[in-house]
Amino acid sequence: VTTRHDGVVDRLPAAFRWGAATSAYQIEGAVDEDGRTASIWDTYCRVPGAVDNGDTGDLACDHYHRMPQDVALMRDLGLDAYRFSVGWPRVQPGGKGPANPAGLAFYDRLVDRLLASDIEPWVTLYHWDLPQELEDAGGWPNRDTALRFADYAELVYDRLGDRVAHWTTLNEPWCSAMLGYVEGVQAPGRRDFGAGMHAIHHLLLGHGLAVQRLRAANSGGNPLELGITLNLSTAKPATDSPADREAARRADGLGTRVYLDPLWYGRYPADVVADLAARGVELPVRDGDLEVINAKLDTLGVNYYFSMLSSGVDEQGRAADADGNPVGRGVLLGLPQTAMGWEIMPDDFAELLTRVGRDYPGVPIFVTENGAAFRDQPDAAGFVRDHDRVEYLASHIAAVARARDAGTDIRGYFVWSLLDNFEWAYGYDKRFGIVRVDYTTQQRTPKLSAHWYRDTIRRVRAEGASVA
Ligand code: PNW
Repeated sequence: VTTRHDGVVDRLPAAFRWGAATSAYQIEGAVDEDGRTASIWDTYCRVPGAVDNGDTGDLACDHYHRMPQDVALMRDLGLDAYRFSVGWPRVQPGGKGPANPAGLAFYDRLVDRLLASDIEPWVTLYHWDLPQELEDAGGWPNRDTALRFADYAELVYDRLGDRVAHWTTLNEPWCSAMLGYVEGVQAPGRRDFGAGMHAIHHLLLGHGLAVQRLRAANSGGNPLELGITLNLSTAKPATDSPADREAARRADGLGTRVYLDPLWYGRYPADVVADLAARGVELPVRDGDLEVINAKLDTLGVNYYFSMLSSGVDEQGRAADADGNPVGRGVLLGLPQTAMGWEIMPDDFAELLTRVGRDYPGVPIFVTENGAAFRDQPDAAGFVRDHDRVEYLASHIAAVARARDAGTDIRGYFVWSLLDNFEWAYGYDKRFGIVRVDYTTQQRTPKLSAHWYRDTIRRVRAEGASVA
C-alpha cells in the first residue's frame, strides 16, 4: 500500500525509532491472578452506566497469558521499541509495602522476551491503574499518593532497571486529573474541581520524586532515560472575540502550560494560578516541591489524537464557564472524524510539535501515542482493510516529518495501539489496534495498517535520511 504522504515520511532519518504502545489494564486481563489487587478501574467498571456495554478489563486481550505470541507479532512488524505499562496493583498489591514477586515476574519475562527479539522495552510506570486502597485514602488529591508512587517506581526499577533504559513516569496526567477527578468520566469518577487541581500538583510531585529515586538507584552505570508523557493539543480560539481568546488561554493553561511550565521552568503559570485563586482554589505547593518537579528530563513523550477550538460562550451566547467548566466549550471545525468523534487534523499535529519544541526546548521528543479508532469491517477471515487508519497514520507521521524539518527534535513514533483493546469508558467497541482482536476467540489478525506500518518502517530504515 502506498499513500500520498510517503515522500514526506521518507524525509525521516533512517535511525528514527518506530514502536507500538499499549497499557496494562487495557490488554492484560488476569485481574485476580498471582496476587493482583483491584485498581480504581476495576472499581469504576462496576459502577452502573460508567462504561459502555458494561465492559470491564477482566479478560481484555488476555495478554497476561498470550504475551509470547504478542511479542512475536511485534517482531514480525519489525518494531524497534514496545511501550507498555506496569500494573501498580499487580506488582505492589494495595499500593504500599513489599513487592509482589509473582507480579513482577510477568514483566521480567516480557522484558527478556522483548530483548531476545531485538525490541527495546519502554516502561510506563503509571497508566491510570491506581491501587483502590490509595484512592480510598484520598487518591491523587492526597499528597501521600505521590510518596507512594515514588516507592512503587523504585521497586519496579530495582527489578527491571538492569535491562530497561527507557522509563516514563506518568501517562497523561491531564486525563487523570481532569477526566478522573473533575469531569468524572474516567476512574475514579469524581466531580470536584478543587480535588482535580490538587491531583495535578501531586501527580507532578510523584513524577519528580520518582525521577529522583530512579536516578539515585541507577548507580551501576546502566543507561537510563527518564521522561513523562503528556497528551497535548493546540488551543485556538473559535473566533477572534475576547471571550473565545480568553477560553483558549485557559484551555492552554490547564491543558499544556500547567504541566510543562513547572517541569521546564520550575513554576506554575501565573495566569492559571490567578484563575484558580478566583475560584477559591490554591495548588497545594510546599517548599521544595517545584525544585523536585523541575528535575532534568531525558525525553518528553507527546500523545496526540485531535484538537478542538475554544469558545468562551455556549450555544446561546452565554458565558460558557458559568456552570463550572474551567476552560469554556470545545468547538469542532467540521472536519472528518474518527469513530471517537475526534476530528482528523494532521496539520494541527505539526503545529503542536513545532510549538512544544519552541516553548519547551532542549529535550528530545518521542511521539508516545498516536492513532485512531474506526469502524473496522473484518472479512470472513477476520482481515480488516483499514485504509482509513492507514491514511490517518501516514498523514500524522508526515506531520512529524514536517515538524522535524521546522526544527523540532523528534526521534521516534509509537502507534496507539498494537492491539484492539479496552478503550476505557468506551469499552471494546472502539478499536484502535493495527492488529484486530476477536474477543470471542482471542485470535489476533494484523490489519492492512499493520502490513503498511511494517513496510513503512522497513522503507524508512533503508531509504530515510542519513543524518539524525
Ligand atoms: C489516551 N481526550 O487517552 C490514552 O493514553 C490511551 O490509554 C487511550 O486508549 C488512547 O488515548 C485513546 O483514547 C486519551 O479526551 C483519552 O482528549 C482522552 C483524551 C485524550 C487521550
